Amino acid sequence: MTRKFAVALLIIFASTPAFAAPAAEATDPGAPPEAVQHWRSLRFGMFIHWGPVSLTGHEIGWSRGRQTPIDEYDRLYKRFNPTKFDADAWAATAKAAGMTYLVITTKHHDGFCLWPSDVTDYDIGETPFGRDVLKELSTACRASGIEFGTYYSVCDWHHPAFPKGSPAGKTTKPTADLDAYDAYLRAQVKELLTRYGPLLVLWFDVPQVYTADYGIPMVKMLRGLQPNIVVNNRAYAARGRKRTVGDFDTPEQRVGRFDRDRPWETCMTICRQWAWKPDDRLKSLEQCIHILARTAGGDGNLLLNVGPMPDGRIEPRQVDRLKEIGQWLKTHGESIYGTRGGPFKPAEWGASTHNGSRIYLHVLKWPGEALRLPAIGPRVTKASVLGGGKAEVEQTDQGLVVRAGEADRQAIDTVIALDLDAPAAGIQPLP
Ligand code: JFZ
Repeated sequence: MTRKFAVALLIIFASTPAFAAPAAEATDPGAPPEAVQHWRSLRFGMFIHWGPVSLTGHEIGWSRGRQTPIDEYDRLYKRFNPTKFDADAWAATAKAAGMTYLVITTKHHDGFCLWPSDVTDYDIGETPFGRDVLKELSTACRASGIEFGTYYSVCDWHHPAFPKGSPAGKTTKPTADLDAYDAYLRAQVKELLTRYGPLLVLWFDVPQVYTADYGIPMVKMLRGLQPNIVVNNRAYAARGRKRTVGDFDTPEQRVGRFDRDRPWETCMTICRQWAWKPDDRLKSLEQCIHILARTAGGDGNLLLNVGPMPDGRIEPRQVDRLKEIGQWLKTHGESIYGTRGGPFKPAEWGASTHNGSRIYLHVLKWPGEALRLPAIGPRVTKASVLGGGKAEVEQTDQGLVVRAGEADRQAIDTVIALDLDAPAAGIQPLP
């Protein structure tokens, strides 16, 4: 091949989009691996969905133009005055629950901002309450050793420049101007990243028509402001179904599939609704512990949501449930925090996690007198029940037979620690 011909080929390929070197904005570099690993090690966080909508008891964002007429919904902030809001109490509740991080809706689909933004008056500063909730909550979290993160809805059904509107993002605004909205969104993201200290995560949501052309440069901008922040997979509408977005996936209202390669976090409500709903159905302690164990067993984080009341309090019965979870974690937390999922994949009987040369079996449903598991290479040198109790393990080349007497089995989750003579991370995931 002559040199000229080779150069011609290169020009043709280089100018063909499929082969063109990605434009500077074509890819998001992602968070540093150690930042993702730190986020993953935290395992259990508090999600908070709150705003003037709590005055109605209906769902945040989605009830605008449905249960609540749009103009009535958009006037709620004029009477939002949660005088019992106590950021230290919220942080203390997260701590008591054994939660290690907290993510709050700074702006949901309804466009209302829980901080005094410079680019809108539709914010907390214009309410009778007037105080900067994010400032107080980020300060209280740090004082309590809880890492602070922010949820920010990409779609904004209130803002005239965002193309989609209520109800449910199904209408189209005549004033749509995505370039103008992108400038608004970037200005707000900058406010979040420059006013409230180091954030663990920016938890974007429902991008709708906000595509990668806008989203990738925006994410690169925010990573420039806080290089160690992790970003979820909802910052923009991906090009093509296979494209991964951000640093972690976000299965919602369900425990994600076992996956140790792609980081993920299940977000789930402790009741049924994301925002405050009077007499909502509250999950039992058993449900909460099983969700946590199965999520960690799949190698995921759990972001468990509460919707505070219009007076600023988290509902006492939800606080009580969270404290019960925290009590359980006091004796069983080593089987959750800092662990990785597996090696035994979640199954009917339960799930497993591991850390160093220790495997934790979360036996949620004993399949009879013994639990039979596939063989592992390392030898089991000791078996014990977290929180006290005896467990026996028979190990052969065919597998493990695990037993615990009735008196040693625990009602919600019998966590059996298996000490090995080698690191558990070397064991390939097993069915
Ligand atoms: C989204 C929000 O709509 C919801 O209010 C909550 O904030 C949750 C954490 O995130 O949930 C969704 C996202 C997408 C759809 C529905 C609910 N969808 O595509 O139908």
